[in-house]
Amino acid sequence: MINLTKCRICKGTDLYKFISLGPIPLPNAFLKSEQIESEIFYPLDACFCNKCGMVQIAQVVDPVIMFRDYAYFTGASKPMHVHFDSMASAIVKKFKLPRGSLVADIGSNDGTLLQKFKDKGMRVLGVEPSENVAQYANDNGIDTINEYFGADKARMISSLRGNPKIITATNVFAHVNNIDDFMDGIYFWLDDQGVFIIEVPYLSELIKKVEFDTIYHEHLSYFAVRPLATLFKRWGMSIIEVEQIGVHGGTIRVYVAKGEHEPSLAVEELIRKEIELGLDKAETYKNFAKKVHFIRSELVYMLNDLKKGGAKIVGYGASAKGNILLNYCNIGTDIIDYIADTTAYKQGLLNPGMHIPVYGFDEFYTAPPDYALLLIWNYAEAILKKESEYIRLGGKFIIPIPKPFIEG
Ligand code: JHZ
Repeated sequence: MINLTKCRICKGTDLYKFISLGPIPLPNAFLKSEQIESEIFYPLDACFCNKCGMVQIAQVVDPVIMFRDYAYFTGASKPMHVHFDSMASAIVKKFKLPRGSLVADIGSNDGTLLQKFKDKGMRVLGVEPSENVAQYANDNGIDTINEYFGADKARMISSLRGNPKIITATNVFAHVNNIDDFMDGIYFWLDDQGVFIIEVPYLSELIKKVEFDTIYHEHLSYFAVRPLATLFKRWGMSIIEVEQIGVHGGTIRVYVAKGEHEPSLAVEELIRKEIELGLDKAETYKNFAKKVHFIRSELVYMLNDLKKGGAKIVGYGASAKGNILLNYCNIGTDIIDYIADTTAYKQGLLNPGMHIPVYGFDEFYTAPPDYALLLIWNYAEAILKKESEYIRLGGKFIIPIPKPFIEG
């Protein structure tokens, strides 16, 4: 693990640490009981750069440890199919892509997004560092290169496969430590008339909704539009459009092209709102940390109280963020019997740190709990709809963010 002493973007050294969530294990390091003894806990500190305003974490864990064998499969979440289908349709339409155009996705995971482009007649290519997930994508007919993306890899792939009209990177840009090398690769690989499209969780939403559990070792940077615009300028590229999307608690989709372009009104408007929200001030993050402490005490009080009253409580969705929430609030098997999750890979394992068993949904439906702690609050609307029968029979959801409350 490397401790960051300089800002990833501007190299400034005045980093203000506003919250510590560790020591904590990696959020996707689900484990077997025999691995508990050797489990690794890392410090986890979020910082604000007093020079350029960039928010980032101070600890960089070797990506090979984090991603080689990866537990997150995009396709396990139905709402992501809907989201990526509409994303692919919107991009094909917006850029009038002819059939057979090459679309590449970096950090393509199990190929869920590329499958949607393929369904629309595009040629697709994924680049994915996790061996197990890349294998899954290839087995399912999505051409995927198992590599970490960077300048060297871009040169190699470009000579073999040509230059894409569209390169997407969804929930990847925040995971990259060496952004300079990554962007060198993008600039080289992207067709000169092409568009680079990223989706990243939006810092404004993280701050407004106190989404502290999305701060974890995989997410090295927390982006707003303003620093992104400065960043892309260094490569002679500009943001041509930005859209706000509801997924993952609030995301921005950012369209970037080579050359100088006038920013759209939406770009200017979001930058204005970011300043209004105080994203450029250390004070904002100090207040955020106070709200996080409040959520922790409220949630722990609520769960203990319900448990004392004899309630059966389980976790719903063994998400990465759920593991941060459970560890930071020290919620273990004395409160939560198990976590139900749709990902086959996670079932039968223990969640990192608190060692709560992860099951499928059989037990949830055959012996419904009194309360389900919603660890995937980002899908609250879809889940409350999907679980209307559980609610009708008296089951309740505890939604922890932005302020713990009971629904149902
Ligand atoms: P979900 C992921 O975080 C991982 P996570 C990653 N690091 C990232 O950057 C962020 O997204 C943005 C389960 N589930 O999507 C499936 C159900 O059980 O919030 C998954 O295990 N039932 C790349 O892990 C988990 O929840 C359901 O009905 O915090 C997904 O968690 C649904 C919808 C999901 O992401």
